[in-house]
Amino acid sequence: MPFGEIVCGSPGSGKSTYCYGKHQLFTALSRPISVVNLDPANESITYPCAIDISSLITLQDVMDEHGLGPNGGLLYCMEYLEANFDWLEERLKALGKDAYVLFDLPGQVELSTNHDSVKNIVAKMTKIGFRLAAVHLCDAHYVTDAPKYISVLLLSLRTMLHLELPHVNVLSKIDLISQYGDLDFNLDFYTEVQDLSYLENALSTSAPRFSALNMAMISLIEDYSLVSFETLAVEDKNSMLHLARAIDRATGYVFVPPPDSNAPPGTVDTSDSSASARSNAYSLFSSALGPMRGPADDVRDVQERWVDAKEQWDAHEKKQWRQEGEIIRDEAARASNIRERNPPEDVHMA
Ligand SMILES: Nc1nc2c(ncn2[C@@H]2O[C@H](COP(=O)(O)OP(=O)(O)O)[C@@H](O)[C@H]2O)c(=O)[nH]1
Ligand SMILES: [Mg+2]
Repeated sequence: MPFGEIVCGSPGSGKSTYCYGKHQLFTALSRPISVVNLDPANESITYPCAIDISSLITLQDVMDEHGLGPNGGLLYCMEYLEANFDWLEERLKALGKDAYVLFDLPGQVELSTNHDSVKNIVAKMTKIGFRLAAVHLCDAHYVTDAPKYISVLLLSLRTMLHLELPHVNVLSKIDLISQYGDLDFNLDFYTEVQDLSYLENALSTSAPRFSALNMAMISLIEDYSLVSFETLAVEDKNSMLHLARAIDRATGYVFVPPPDSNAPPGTVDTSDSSASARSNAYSLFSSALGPMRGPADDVRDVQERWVDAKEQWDAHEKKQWRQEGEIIRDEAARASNIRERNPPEDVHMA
């Protein structure tokens, strides 16, 4: 059964960078992954692209042919893709039944909040057997200001209600959050969205005229009780792994490495007997459904890493990287010494 992620969010929220980062991570973990670019305005694609909408339709052609602006042209492209879904279906089927596909969407938020094409394309993909989750990226700098935070909560809620998929909202670029000054609350207040009434003070100071409206929106968000956030720093392995676990739980994906696959670099392979190498459905499902335990799984760890002790952690990581680099250099030097002392047989013969 193929699985996938609909990666959506405003322009610049980090969708394409996330797709690239996840492609690198999953390739290192020997997990299947393919990335599909559905953004016809994506000019410099950094990731290896399995399917590119530009080979079906380009934004420039639509704008030239129909006299549309960039926004109208983009909506046209998505409607065209919907009408020609068999083009996408044929290529998705070629990726195989075990494919794991990331769909890199354009940044126009109306595509995931009210326009119907993406929703209809998603429905068609579900019909052909895809299990999808929506991954909605929001720039973390929105939480540094109460009115902006309300707007991002509303946008997330609207996207969840429109796409009707298992949904993971993500505060992206969390590594930059300390640059925007002190937060009014700890990070868990913003990610767990438990009691928004604490925002009342900040809202009535920054926009007193709209305080009743703001409070009405807060109670709307709380009544639905749907929105919460994960966090992401795309270059941090623990952060990426945590998000991957959260998305796997949303889609119900359980990864069983093929028996002949190598352990990912930097991990200890403990599967010395054939029994422990065999997949055990019970333990797989109980670990998939159990509590998440790993670095960065608790938002308080994220707070410590990127807010409270960012400089100390940065220095610590730099030291670790230096040490790892030295170990690799030493090993390479030792290997080349051994080769010089014991040249291969055919060199002796000569
Ligand atoms: N510091 C930091 N920058 C990021 C992160 N994710 C994306 N960016 C940067 O944000 C900018 C926009 O990213 P991009 O992936 O093009 O956004 P898109 O328009 O949503 O596809 C780029 O300059 C990225 O390098 C992150 O986790 N941390
Ligand atoms: Mg992009």
